[in-house]
Amino acid sequence: PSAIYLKDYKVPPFLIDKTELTFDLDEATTIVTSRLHMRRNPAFGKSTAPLILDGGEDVKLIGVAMDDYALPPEEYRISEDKLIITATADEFVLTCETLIEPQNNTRLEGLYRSSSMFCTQCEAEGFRHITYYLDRPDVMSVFTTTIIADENRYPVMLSNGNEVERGKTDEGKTVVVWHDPFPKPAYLFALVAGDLAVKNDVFTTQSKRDIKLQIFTEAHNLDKVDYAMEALKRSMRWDEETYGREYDLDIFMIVAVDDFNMGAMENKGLNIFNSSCLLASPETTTDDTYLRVEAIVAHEYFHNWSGNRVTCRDWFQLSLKEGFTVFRDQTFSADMHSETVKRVEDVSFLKTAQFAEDAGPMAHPVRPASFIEISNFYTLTVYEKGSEIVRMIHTLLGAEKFRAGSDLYFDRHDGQAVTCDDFIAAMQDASGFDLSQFKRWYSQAGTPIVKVKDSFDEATGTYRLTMLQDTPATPGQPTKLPLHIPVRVGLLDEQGNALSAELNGVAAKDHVLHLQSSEQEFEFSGLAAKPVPSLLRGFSAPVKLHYDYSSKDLLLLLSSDTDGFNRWSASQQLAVNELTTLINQAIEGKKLSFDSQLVHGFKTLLNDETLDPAMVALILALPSQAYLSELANPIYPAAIKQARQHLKSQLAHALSADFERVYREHKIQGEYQATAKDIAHRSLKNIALSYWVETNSELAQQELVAQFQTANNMTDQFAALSIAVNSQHKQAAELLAAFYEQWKEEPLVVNKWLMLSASQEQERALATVKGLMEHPAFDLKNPNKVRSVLGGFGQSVTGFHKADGSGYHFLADQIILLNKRNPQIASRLCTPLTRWKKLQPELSVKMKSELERILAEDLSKDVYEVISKSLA
Ligand code: HT7
Ligand code: ZN
Repeated sequence: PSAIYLKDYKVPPFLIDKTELTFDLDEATTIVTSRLHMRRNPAFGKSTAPLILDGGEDVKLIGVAMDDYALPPEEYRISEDKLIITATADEFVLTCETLIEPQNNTRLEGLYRSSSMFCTQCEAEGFRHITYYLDRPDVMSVFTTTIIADENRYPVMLSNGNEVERGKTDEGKTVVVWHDPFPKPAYLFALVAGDLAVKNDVFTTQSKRDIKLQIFTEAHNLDKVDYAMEALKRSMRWDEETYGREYDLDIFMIVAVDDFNMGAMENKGLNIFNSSCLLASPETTTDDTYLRVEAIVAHEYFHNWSGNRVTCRDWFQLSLKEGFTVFRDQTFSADMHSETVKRVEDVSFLKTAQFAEDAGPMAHPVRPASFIEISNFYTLTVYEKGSEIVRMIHTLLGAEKFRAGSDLYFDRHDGQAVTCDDFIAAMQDASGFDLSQFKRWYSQAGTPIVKVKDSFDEATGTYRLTMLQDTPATPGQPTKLPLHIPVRVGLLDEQGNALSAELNGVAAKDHVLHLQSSEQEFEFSGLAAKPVPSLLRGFSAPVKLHYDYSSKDLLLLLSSDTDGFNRWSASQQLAVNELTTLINQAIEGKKLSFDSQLVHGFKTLLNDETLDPAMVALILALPSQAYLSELANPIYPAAIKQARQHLKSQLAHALSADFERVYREHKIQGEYQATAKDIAHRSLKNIALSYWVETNSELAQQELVAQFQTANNMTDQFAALSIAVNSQHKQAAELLAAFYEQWKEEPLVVNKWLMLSASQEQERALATVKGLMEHPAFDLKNPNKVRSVLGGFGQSVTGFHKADGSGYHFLADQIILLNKRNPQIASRLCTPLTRWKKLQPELSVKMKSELERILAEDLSKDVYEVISKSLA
């Protein structure tokens, strides 16, 4: 397989003004007839270029006609899945009849079946698996879709836009016609047909238009869509108030499907969701999932403007819509709940997973320069780092100018397919702020390292910060240029009071420094003594910051910083420092011993009733195995696990009484509510329980079992179960079995059970995971189940990183099995294997040999790209 390059972009030689599609749906074969109203693109220049339409190996061409003249076989050819027609007029109607078999579509791209329904997934290049088309985002067309099906089996037939006609064929089949007046690329096309139940609602826009809202699911799930519906209405209101964006069609529909490769899809007027990201009820859904449902409903809705009305010119620009929309959904969630808690969660995820990606063989810029398979570039870099770029623009411009920039962007480019440069230009034009150096964030991969040194001049009361920036080499980018990095800074005195200091003639307690050179100095005046700096407040840039904080400084920041994010950050740094010592002891085979400073810090927190319990819970959570692995080089997985366990146990024993008290104090009486307040209490209560149980107190063990048995909500029940499993409670196996018995009819709960079962730390972890893949609850066709079992297994240090390499071998087997069946899922499963270079030597060679074994197979483009780049 070969790569395609951003530098080779050319406008399309043809345009499609109107697309008329007819789907004759049937269990065995589906016939798709397309009528494409095409013309040569004046922007391409005068040309006689042939018409080349994208298709797929699973699309059988029945016939093709131009202006109703059926083309004989010598006037067209099919080569490498493309339909090539050499001679065309300047303007014509092309008719294609194709046959597809959705029931055999295991890739879940294009039109496929999930349970008893038909559904589509066209982003990025799924439409070409439906019919021949110019399947690229800069070809925007007005779609009319006719669906013909047996109404008994498919009473609900949906597509984009508005339903404009309904009737019957001579054979008694039902015909429904949908028309979407907004031109769109094929990746936003959608079709759903099935026997579905619906929840209806109405949203009145700011201009007083009534929008019909509908959520469709299988009938037995209809009681789980209320939360998503409320989240949708909150999102619609928020986008009006925050960005001035109103919904445009008269109807907005969401459909839940069980088999879906990703979380959800923003098809115009007809969002399709993985049911795991839409359905929610107190008994079956944890707090985390409630928040996830809200965020994803918002994300897909926000795409209506950032993605649909203004779309991407080409797939290299993916972050134009994804980075911006993630920023929008993160801000929305922050506004709905707690800004600091949300920021901590997002940054923690970024620093764990995106930083690891940016340091690995698949590292790429937010706007990649090339790819083999675009599906591999729906990455944390494009989404999460892309969002950080937009957030930095917000920091640099301030809220008002940022809004002016987004208004200009939407006005200027409504109905167009544009680039990241267009986005920056709108921000720059509306604000007058020079973003020319800042733009490098889009093209330069890797996580910048910012080293900070300081000095204080007592004679003048001047405090000097010296900052050095450096971005490490990444594949294909050996050298890097300095970036424009906004570093938000505050200063504290010895007692933890916020200090006002003068920088460039401006006195303030909080400054945004513009770090633009590889080395730069910033001078603060008006200080009586050397302050403690609070650096990178709110994580103002996605960088790795190095400053030599003493434990005393970190404890001061933890207890006193006015920036909530940096209080958390200080606690993490303290824990990382202590864990690093313990990890090194474990690597050297020494007995672990360390007198933790965190005991004092945690004690203060556990006894301070003025604090937000959610923040306390976040601070109490030790840095994860995954985050510590990202920081380590080489990674010793078992040593990290041992160190974490040791520290947790030490803290638990030292603060046992505090944890018990906090556990009891934060129990909520009454009905479950997914509010920020209740979620906060539950999170603190459950983390306190996880520590208390570590002390092996008989009472704690009993409380845990009681919570499991009596909880009125899934958050508490599943927390108790997870704690039992992770602490190797003597009743863990019994509780796991009871949980399955209780929930075996609820597939989404069973997925949680599969994941927890697969992640167990036990000698026979591999046998367990193999057993789970044979379990009646498992289904290789369902991506959620595959992710649960194999994703869970990846978390089991004893299982996945077993010294004999059997864990890696097993994962490689599954990748090979899924490679052809579902390339997107197979490719995503490769991620843990891409870290082989950083692993401890004995494990590294074993992992590498599994990559080589996979590469010897006949691979899909998706898997080939990840494996070959990992070995390069
Ligand atoms: N824009 C959507 C991306 C997506 C996707 C991409 C590749 C393969 C399958 C997919 N399903 C959805 C989701 C989003 O970011 O909103
Ligand atoms: Zn998105």
